[in-house]
Order: sequence, then C-alpha cells, then structure tokens
Amino acid sequence: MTALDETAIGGLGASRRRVEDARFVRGRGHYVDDIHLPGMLHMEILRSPLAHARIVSIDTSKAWEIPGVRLVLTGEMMAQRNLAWMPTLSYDTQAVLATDKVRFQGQEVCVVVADDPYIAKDGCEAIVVEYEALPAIVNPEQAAAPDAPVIRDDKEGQTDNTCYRWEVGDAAATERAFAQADVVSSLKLHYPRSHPSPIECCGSIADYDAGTGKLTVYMTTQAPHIIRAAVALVAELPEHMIRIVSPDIGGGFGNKVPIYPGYVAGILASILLGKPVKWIEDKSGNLSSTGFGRDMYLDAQMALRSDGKILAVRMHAVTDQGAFFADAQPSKFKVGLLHSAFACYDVPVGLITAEGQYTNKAPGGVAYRCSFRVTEAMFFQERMVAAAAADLGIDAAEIRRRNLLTDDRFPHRTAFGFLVDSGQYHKCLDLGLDAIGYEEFKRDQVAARERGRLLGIGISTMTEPLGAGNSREYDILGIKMFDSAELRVHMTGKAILRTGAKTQGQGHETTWAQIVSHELGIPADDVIVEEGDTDTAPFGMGTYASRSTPVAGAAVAMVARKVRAKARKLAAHLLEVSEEDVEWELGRFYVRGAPERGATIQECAAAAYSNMPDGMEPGLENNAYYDPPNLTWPFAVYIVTVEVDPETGVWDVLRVVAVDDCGVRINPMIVEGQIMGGLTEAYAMANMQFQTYDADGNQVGSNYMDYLLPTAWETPGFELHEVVTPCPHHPIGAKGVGECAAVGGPAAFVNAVHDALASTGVRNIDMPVLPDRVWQALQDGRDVSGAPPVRSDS
Ligand code: MCN
Ligand code: CUM
Repeated sequence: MTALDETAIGGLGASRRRVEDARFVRGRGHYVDDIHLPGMLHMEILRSPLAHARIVSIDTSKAWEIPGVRLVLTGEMMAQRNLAWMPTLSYDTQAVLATDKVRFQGQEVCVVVADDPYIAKDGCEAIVVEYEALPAIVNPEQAAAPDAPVIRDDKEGQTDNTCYRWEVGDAAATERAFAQADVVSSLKLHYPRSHPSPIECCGSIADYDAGTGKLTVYMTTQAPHIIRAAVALVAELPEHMIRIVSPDIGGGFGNKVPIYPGYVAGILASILLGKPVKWIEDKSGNLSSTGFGRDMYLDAQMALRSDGKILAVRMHAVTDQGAFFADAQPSKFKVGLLHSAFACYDVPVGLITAEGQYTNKAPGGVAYRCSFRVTEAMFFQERMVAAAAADLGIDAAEIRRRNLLTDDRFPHRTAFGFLVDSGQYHKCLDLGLDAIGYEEFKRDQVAARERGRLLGIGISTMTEPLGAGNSREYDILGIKMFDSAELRVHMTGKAILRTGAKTQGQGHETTWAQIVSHELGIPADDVIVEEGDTDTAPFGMGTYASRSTPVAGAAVAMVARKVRAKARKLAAHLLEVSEEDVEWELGRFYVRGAPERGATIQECAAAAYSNMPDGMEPGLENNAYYDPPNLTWPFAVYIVTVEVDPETGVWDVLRVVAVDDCGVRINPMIVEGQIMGGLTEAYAMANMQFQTYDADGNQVGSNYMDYLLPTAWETPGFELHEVVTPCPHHPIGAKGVGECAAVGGPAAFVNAVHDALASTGVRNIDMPVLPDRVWQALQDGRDVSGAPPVRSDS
C-alpha cells in the first residue's frame, strides 16, 4: 500500500463536482418556503407608500373583521413590548414597525397574521393609515442642507442628518506630498445603489413552543449564530432556548446578513399566538426594503509625479445610509474597509475622510458581494488610476506597472494600516495583457477610430482584504470575529463535519470535505458537511466578506490535524511501535523504515471505537476555533474590451479576460464558477442595474422590469487565467475569492467605455453606464451624473 492519489479521492485541487447540485439542479433543495409545520399561520407586511410622513392614525379594525385573520400588529403594540425598535449591526436603531413616522418608501408599518398568505394580504389592504406627508430627502447633499428636516428625530441629541464621520491616514504628510506633485488628478463620481437580489427572497418561520419554552426559527440567514445572539438580546430570551436553522439558501450575496423587521415581527407573532408563523417576502418587498449596497459619493485627488508615480491620495467619501444605519461591518470601521483602497499600489501616504447621511431611503450600505465596502474602494481606486493615466498621457497598463507592488515588498504595510500578505502582481498583469493582446488592440483601436468606430479597453487591478477577523481588530457588536469547525470520524471511517459558516450556494458541502480529504486521506465522498443549525453547528460568525475559506476553511484544516494527531496514537498502538516511529502519508500511517507495515485512517477510526489502548479516551473527534493572524489578500486583473456605438450610446463587450490569484485553490471548478458569477454581477452593475429614487422618494426599480438582471443572453463570455501565490499564514495556503470579480470587475467595464470616449473630454459617466447616458455624454462632451433625484418621467 502507498499514499493515495489525492485528486482521485477528491482532495485539494480536485475539480470535484458540487455535491449540493444533486439536489439543487433537480429542484430538490429544501428552502424556508418548503417547510410546512402543523398549524402554521402566515404573515404579510403592510409597507409605507410614502418616503417621509408622520403617522396620524392607524385603523386596523377592518382587518380584524376578515375571517381567518388571527393577529394584526402595529408599531404601538410592538412598543408595549419594547420591540418597536431594534438595534442594527452598526450600533444604530431601526424601526421594526413604524410608530411616529415612516422614513422610507416600503418601510414596515403593520403586519397581519392569518390562516393563509392571501388572507393576510387582504388584511393588510384593509388597514387604514392616515399620513401627514413630509419633504423627502433622497441624497446626502439635500440631507446636509441647513434647512433639511431631521429624519431621525427619534434619536436623542440628533439635530441634523449626519450619521457618522470617520477618518484615516495622515493629513499633514498628505498635504506635504500634494505640495510636491507635478500633477494633481481629480475625480468625482457616484457609485449607485445596487441590490443583491438573490433568487430566493428573505423569509422565516418562527415556531415558539409554549410547552418547552423553546423558540425555533427557520430562516434565510447567512449568519445564524449572530441572529441567535441578537434574538437573545432583543427578545430577552435565554440563548440556549433559541435555535436558528438556516436550511438551503437561494443565494445571499450579502442580502441575508442583516436582521430585518419581518423576522422580529414573526417571532413576536408566534410567541403571542403559540403557533408557527411563516413570513415569505415577495420580490418587490425584497427589492425595495432590504439590504442595499453602495450609494457612495467620491471626491478624490491624486498627487502624481510626471512619470506616473503616485505620491499620495486624498479621498472624501459621503455615504447615503438611508433611514437607518444598518450596515453589517466591523464595529471599528464606520465605512467598512474603504481604507483598503490602493492596497495593491505603492502609495506612501494618503487621507480618507468619510461621512454618512441619513436619507429617506431603505437602509443602505449593507455589503453586496463586497468585503465591507471594498467594492467601492476598488472601484474608486481603479477609476482614479484610469483618470490619472489619462491626465498624464501615460498608458493605462504602464501607470499600473509603475505603481503596483513588486514581489519583494511583502508583507506590505499600507498607508491606511493594513498588512498585505503576499502576491505576484506584475506576473498577473503581464499574463492578462498578453491574453487580451494589449498592444495589438491598441493598434486596432487607432485604426478603427480613423473609420469612426469607438473601441475601448479597460483595466482593473485590485487586491481585497478577505477573511475578517483577526479578533484583535474585528468584531461585530462586540463579538470577536473568528470561526470554528467540528469533525467526528465514525467507526467505519466516514465522517461528519460542521462549521460555523453558512453556505448560500458557494459549495461548502463540496469544498470543506476536500480539505478533510487533503488532511486525512478520507475520500471526500465519505465526509458529509453540515452548516446552519445553531443547535448542532459550533459557534461561528457566518458567511460573508468571503471569510469562509480564510477562517472556517482554516478551522477545518486545523480540526482535521487534531484528529490526525489522535489517529497517530491509535496507529502506533495498532502497529505496536512508539508514536515517534510512525510516519504519515496521505490516508495512512506506517512504520519508519518499514513502509509496508501500516494502518489506514479507516483502521485507526475503527480502533478508536473497538481497540483503543488502555487509558485512551475512546472516539475520534475534535473541534477547532480559528482566529486568523491576518486577512488574506487575493489579487486580480480584469481587462475588458468594448465597442461603443456613437449613434445610440449602446456598448457591446468584445472580450473579458480575468487573472485571479486566490492562493491555493481547493476546488478550481468552484473558484471559476465564483469568478464567472462575480463578473456577471460586475457587468450588470456597470451596464444595466438601476435602482434610484425620484424627488419624492419614490423608488424606481423595485421590480425586474426596471431593475435588470442579466440573463445568459446579455452576459458576455469570460476568459479565465490563474496565478497561485499561496497565502503565507493560512494552513492550506488558500485566500478568499467569492467576491473578487464583483469587486474588481465593474471598473474594468466602466474604464473600457471611458477609454472608447477618450477623445471627447468626458471624464466620468456614473454607473450604470446606460446607453442614454453615453449618448448624452457624446452629444455634450460632458460628464453625466447618475445621482438621484431622477426626473420622474424618465
Ligand atoms: N474556494 C476554493 N479555493 C479558494 C477559495 C475559495 O475552492 N482558494 C471555494 C470555497 O471553498 C467556497 C467558494 O470557493 O466553496 C467561495 O469561497 P470564499 O471565497 O471563502 O467565500 P465564502 O464561502 O465566504 O462565500 C461568500 C462570498 C460572498 S461574501 C458573497 S456576497 C457571495 C459569494 O460568496 N455570495 C454568493 N458567492 C456566492 N455564490 C453563490 N452561488 N451564492 C451567493 O449568495
Ligand atoms: Cu459583502 S456581501 Mo457577502 O459579504 O455576503
């Protein structure tokens, strides 16, 4: 017997087919809405039609009269139980059901619980709410105006609409660097609101058992343990009597991290009625009230030497937070990890200032496929670099070559305090340029222009901090950010692995088993992976910010190593040698000097239950908590070519080349799937997804006729390339990847369109770069802003 073939058993590096797809592609997934409990009732939410209004009165009497209606809850009834407001993940408060005012269109005002969802909807329609309309604020500039109405007049001491101010960097050193600059390049832009819009909307079933006092909530959450802690604190229930179960999730993309009013109202309704209460959000509810990303304004300058060397950056960001500051982000950082901007470049000094404003819009700023505002950071960075190249008349690839960190610079401390672990940036860039045929395209572009055709090429190079914590710096609501895994090997060598993460489609059931396989030589098919049930899974902070591989994945490797250490003792016992004389190869221990004498991991497992040495604790299982020493820093190069039609402003994507370095790839096929998905979302944000507001605060884009999701028809093809720089501090050398393409992709598309318009003097067209905006820019030779309010007739 010799070591196993790792690829054959589905270990590290195997493009193993996704085990979850056996049920997903055959319609056998088990989502919240598939769960039917005996006696279950249904809840619907009445939402505000107005963006900003005082509530004069609420008359629910007609709803109570409808047969089948069991409960109508208003904000006032919630207030009697101290539940009208709930804490957010950013130390703010959010209305569960409105009491005093409504603060955005779509805000939750009442809920109705009934025998079926249709009766509940009828109940909502029978409620009469009298509103006294107030002026609506739909952008931070209006919010900051001296005479602006105070949106959050519920908050003691809040006299304006400012929600936070934050700053990082060295102001004095930045000033000095700007004074030395040959050229200062400026850019102003708006990263619009966008919405994760997962296929499955949010929902929950709260099931309070009055007999045992136990509350079980089945729900669509990416972070079950955080929800359990929050429910314990908000509802004042004992934590061990709360069980949160997150079954299959139909996509999360950050939308399922926050705590939504529907969950809270559903829990109270179940406690009051003593029955299970199901709430399943509809599409327009999801698109209008939950988890928006971005909505950030940038005003930036870059100090440059004439040869293209970046001397300093200054960025001022203003975030439109909507009515409640509900971002999920580490508590120290008020704009997430925006200060990861320029981490891949050699930028000696910089200053970032930021402020948030409350507006009459749904709570925004929640992460959408971005590790806490990193999407904005990288978009701003790459748009600024492109603008600087244009200002200096330097080629866009060349300016990156002159500023990207070289391999000998790692680990690199950035101007804003991060420690970037590793990378081969120049190799990635060269590979990408080569793949797209950069020089040749540039020549073609000139020739095409002479014939009146507008071709453009856009580059985006970026690194991303993935895998929060470490626990020294990262916490959410005071809970330190780490993760865990628990591994139990059964007598026959089969195993169950549980982690504190929660897959939403990323494929953890497939990939975690591969890590176990790599560490223990147990075939991946013999390892079942379970996540999402707080009664059985070990504590963890959940899946977002592409932290699962960096943190939970590391915990999987660590727990497998603990199990292997015990298996070694069992092997020594079976082989009748001392432990020091036992060697390991994949799947098997053997005697040093006598490799034919060995014990497989399965034989060790059997011995753990049937033949352990005297005095040894039986069983073969363990757990591991992993507190990462640093974030992991993947790197990517995205290059896009486009052709813009000067007559219509329509732009077509010609080619998309991606080079991703996410360290060691556990499952290359899954990694490629993640990159393709991310690029699709990047393209959608750049090209078509439009969520905005008119001057009255009416939402434009709360349905899929207006908010366009790309289908296979619109989505361009992607050409993927790989570089591997193992992460120096991760047990298997892996870095996160789940968000890279969505983070770095948008700038590549947008830079490409701007490159095509290079001769027109247009510096910026805001995303989505809609054809009418491009056309307008071409007509006027001027920038086009996409910031709200929009004309309501457009
Ligand atoms: N992986 C790998 N090798 C690596 C890195 C990752 O094989 N070096 C695999 C992982 O094992 C995992 C997948 O790739 O199966 C993504 O891993 P990771 O980068 O750790 O990201 P997470 O698992 O933490 O997923 C979160 C990330 C986020 S934050 C969003 S948003 C997003 C994304 O994943 N939402 C998704 N991708 C998604 N994909 C689907 N299908 N659905 C979502 O909701
Ligand atoms: Cu940034 S969206 Mo993901 O973190 O769930």
